[in-house]
Amino acid sequence: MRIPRLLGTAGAAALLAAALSMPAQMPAYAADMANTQLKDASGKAVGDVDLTQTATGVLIRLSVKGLTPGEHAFHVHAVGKCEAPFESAGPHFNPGNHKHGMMFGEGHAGDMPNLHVPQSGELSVEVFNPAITLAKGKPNSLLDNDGSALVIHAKADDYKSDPAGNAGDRIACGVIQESGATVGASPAKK
Ligand SMILES: [Cu+2]
Repeated sequence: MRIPRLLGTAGAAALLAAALSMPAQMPAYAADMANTQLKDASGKAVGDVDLTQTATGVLIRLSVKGLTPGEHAFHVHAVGKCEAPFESAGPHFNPGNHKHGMMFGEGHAGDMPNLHVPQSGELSVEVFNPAITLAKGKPNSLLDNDGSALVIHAKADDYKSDPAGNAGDRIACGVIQESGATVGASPAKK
């Protein structure tokens, strides 16, 4: 299918949007995708994460290996800095200034369900977080001035203890980096 170079009609614009499989109304400043590599405290890579903007939140695709079997808390933390033991990543991403825990109240935007790692230590899972965005300039943007990070903890999040779910040490961390093209821009990496 040939896409016309100049789009004079709404029909052609809709056709182009469909061809690119992207929402027609996505603002130009929105990053479409971001990613990170999770590393443990020794610097070893233990996982890869792709984040994709959708109309209603961010889809997070996570793949980890070499983790201790069992339940591990998984959060967005407020600062894009991962220096072991990862206190550098700051507290949970919490632009709404809420208390922690989905079983307690509104919870932090960075609160997410625990990861259940099987005996193999490997897990691939998708998590949807409707409270965050990759769109720059929004209060709940992961791509804000100080960035943000994904963190995995040694223990499970109890979903209620403020401020961090009693999840223990931070065992893996990755700085979230913009990876996708914006609408109308070239797909080159930034
Ligand atoms: Cu955390």
